[in-house]
Formats: sequence, C-alpha cells, structure tokens
Amino acid sequence: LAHRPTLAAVELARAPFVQTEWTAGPVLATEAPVAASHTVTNPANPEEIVGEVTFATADTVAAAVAAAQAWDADAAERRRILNAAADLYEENFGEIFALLAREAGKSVPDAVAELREAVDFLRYYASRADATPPQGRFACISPWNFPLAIFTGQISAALAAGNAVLAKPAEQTSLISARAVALLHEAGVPRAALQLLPGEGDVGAALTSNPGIDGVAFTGSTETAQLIHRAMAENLAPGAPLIAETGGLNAMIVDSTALPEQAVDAIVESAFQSAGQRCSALRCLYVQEDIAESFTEMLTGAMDALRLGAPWNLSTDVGPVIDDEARQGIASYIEAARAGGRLIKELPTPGRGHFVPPVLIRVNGIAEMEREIFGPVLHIATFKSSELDAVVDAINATGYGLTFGLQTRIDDRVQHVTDRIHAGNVYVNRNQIGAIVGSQPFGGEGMSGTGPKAGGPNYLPRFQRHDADNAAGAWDK
Ligand code: TXE
Repeated sequence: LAHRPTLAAVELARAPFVQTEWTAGPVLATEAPVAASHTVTNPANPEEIVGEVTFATADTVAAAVAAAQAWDADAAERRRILNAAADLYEENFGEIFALLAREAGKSVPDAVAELREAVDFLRYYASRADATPPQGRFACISPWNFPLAIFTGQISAALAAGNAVLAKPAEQTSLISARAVALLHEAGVPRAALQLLPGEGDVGAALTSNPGIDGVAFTGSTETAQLIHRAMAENLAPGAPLIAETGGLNAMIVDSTALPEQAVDAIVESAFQSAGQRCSALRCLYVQEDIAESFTEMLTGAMDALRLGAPWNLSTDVGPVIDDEARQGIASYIEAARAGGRLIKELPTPGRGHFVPPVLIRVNGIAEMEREIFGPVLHIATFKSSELDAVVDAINATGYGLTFGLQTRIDDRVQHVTDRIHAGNVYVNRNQIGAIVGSQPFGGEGMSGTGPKAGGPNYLPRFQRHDADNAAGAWDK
C-alpha cells in the first residue's frame, strides 16, 4: 500500500458526526422487495449511530439470482476493471478507514493491513483473469472479521474468472460491503455480474439453497459451513463446489532453543491483533517447561504494553470486539477461567463499548479447549521435551487444522514437527497470520475448511457444463 493513513483519514473516522448517514441495502440488477431497515452502531461507542441498512429477503434473493448474468467481458477488460477497482479502493482510503473503524471496530494498523490485503486481492486476481468463457453464478458469503478483505477476495476471484457474483456480507458489516460494491461498479463491473444481498443467515440460506447457484465461497463458522454443505447437497447440482474457510483451534510450540523476543512478538501479534477475531489467531501456546517461568514473565510484560482503546486513536493496538453478543460470550468464558483460578493475566478495559481485555489463561493442554473463543484470549500450557510428539498429537486431535506455529532453532525438529502436524498453514519462527495474497494461499484442513485455497489460484471458481442434456445436470469444476 502506497498510502499510510493520512491524518485526514483518521480525522474522518474520529469525528462522530462527519458522516452519520451511511446507508446500505440490496444492490440489484432488477426490481425486488426488500425488508425493513436496521440501525448500525459503533462497537467502540454503541450510542453512536453509524448508518442504516436495509436487508434482503428470500424474494430479493430469488429475483437477484434470476437477474444475474455472467461477466462476459474479455479477460483484458476484466483485468483492467479489477485493477481500476483497486485504484478506487486506495483513493477512497479515508472513507474506507472510517467505515472499518466505526462499523467493525478496526484499529488503524488493522485497517491499513486490511485495505492492503483487499487491494492485493483485486490486483492478484486481476492478473489471473484468463480467457475461459464465463459460466457460473457464484454465491460469496463472508464474515464480519475481515469485512473488506475477505469480502473483496471472494468476489474478485469469482469475477476474474468471469462468473456472476451474488455477495452476501455479514449482517454486522453491511455498510463496508456496500461501499466496496459501489467502488467495483464505479470501476466498471456490470450490475448483473455483481449484486449485493445484505442480510442475516436466512439470506445466505436462501442463496445456498437456490438451484440457480453454481458454487459457493464461504468464510465463517464451522457450523454454518455444515449447514451450507447440507443446503447445497439438497438443492444444487451435485458438482457445485463449496470453498469453505472456517474456524480453528490454532497452536504454537515454543521450545527452549527459541529466540524469546522473536517468539513473544509473534505470539502477541498472532493472539491479540484484531482483538483475536481472526480465524488464524493463536489460541493455545505450548512452552517448554524449563523456560516456562521466564518466558511467561516476558509475555505478560509484552501484554502490558498493549493499548486498548478507540479504533480511531493512533496509539490503539486492540480495539473492541464486534458487538455486545460477542463481548458477553467472551467475557463469560474469561469469568469461568477466573473462577477456576486459571487466569494468569488480564489487561484493564475501557469503561464503555464492546471491549474485552486481552487475557492469558493457564490450561493443561489444548484438549481442554472445546471450541474457538473468537477474541483476545490466549491459553498457555507447558510440555517436557519428551512430550513433544504427544503435544503434536493433541493438537491434531482437535480435528481442526488451520494454522500452526513453531519457534525453535533445531532444524531436525522443524522437519519432524511439520511432517506430523495437520494444518493448512504452518509458520516457523514467525508470526502466525493469515493469507499473503498471491504467495501464500490460505485455508484449513478437517473442521477448518476445504483446504488452502483462499488467496491463491485455486480460489478462482470456474464452471463448465458437462453437456446440456446431462440428466444429472452436473457442473464440472
Ligand atoms: O458466523 P456465521 P458468526 C467463527 C467464530 C465466531 C463464530 C460465529 O468462532 O465466534 O464463527 O460467528 C452467514 N446459510 N467465525 O455467527 O454465522 C452469516 O450471515 C448461509 C470464524 O458471525 O458463520 C455471515 O454472512 N449463510 C470466521 C456468514 O454466514 C449463513 C469468521 C458467517 O456467519 C447462514 C466469522 C446459513 N444458514 C466467524 N447462517 C473465520 N473463519 O474467520 C449464517 N450465514
């Protein structure tokens, strides 16, 4: 990203009344009924109204699917338009930042990283647009935690391959998605090739059970991915692909040869950036017993340096979580750890807003964690050198397999552990983060999704009918 956040951009996000009238609603290539509108509030300051959103209904979805038309521009034109959209994203950084801060609670560094990722997605998939004739209608169902980057990545991949996209953003972040779609349309993507269907899960369900849909890209919870899988199996052609990227129970192993400063930096970033609301985030840290005491001290010291606060303050490291429901869920999990005497470290939180304190919780092992806690909650366990294989087995036994980190200076150990671990993305002696667009496709195994696809060439959905009379009506990927 050429830009850093300009002061003007930050000012725009800070001034509560600069623009309170952002609106979003279905963006369609046809007329269709819509549902009542909702008010969007700021997660860091719930009294502040950010905008109004009108949701789609099942009827809106049906009309949009019927009106969808594959993007039949040639590859050079698709490439030009997607690159033009990338330029527009960059030019509109100020407003995008304001929306990321005020609708999604993103801190300045998180917002900058997110915009960069979204722009990278557009340029990367623009470079991959090829001459295959467009064929499909693709549903893109996205989450709120990367409301610009994941939303844009799914859409730009499908568009680059010439498909018609029906985009269903998360209900929490409709305003950002509407701004992104407006920029894509302004760049020249036809309306029939990109329609927006804001709404809750029912809108996603209406899409994924519509026989006019040829494939689905989804990022969100494992449970929803399973619901989508079922809806597709019952309603869509048997060959319709699902690209799913879901949750994780991600671990990192730090042995006694690791460089402690490097490991601590990686851990703090991996566990607490985006307030832990990342599928790739580190959840369970294993530290070798003989260094555990000094290492924990360094780690809690580094946690002390984190600043919680309003996303639009330049000094903020950790912003709020997405909404009050999320805050309450995470807070009650922390309370249970406190009651059980397992809370090692907790940071103070600002008084109002949906803030959760970054915490460190002691566990015996990852098996104690039943589910992903989508917040700034890090667990720590210790292991003896002789238990290394058992630790790897326990991590594999969670059934998830998204990211994994290892901090060591023993080369043989790197080979040994990375050979055994089941994870879509493995990070050795570095931060445990998500996709690096174009160079590192991202995704998980097992309950974490359909494999490392997002952010790489395999995310380019392309369909061709077997033959028009095929009784099964199958579509081939
Ligand atoms: O996810 P949902 P939620 C995990 C994380 C989080 C939990 C719940 O653990 O705490 O999931 O988050 C749409 N058919 N992740 O409730 O419901 C929904 O409207 C079709 C991890 O937000 O899965 C939204 O657009 N679509 C994750 C999208 O699915 C449906 C990011 C995701 O929402 C639907 C987000 C249905 N039946 C949450 N029901 C990651 N991998 O980063 C809902 N949706």
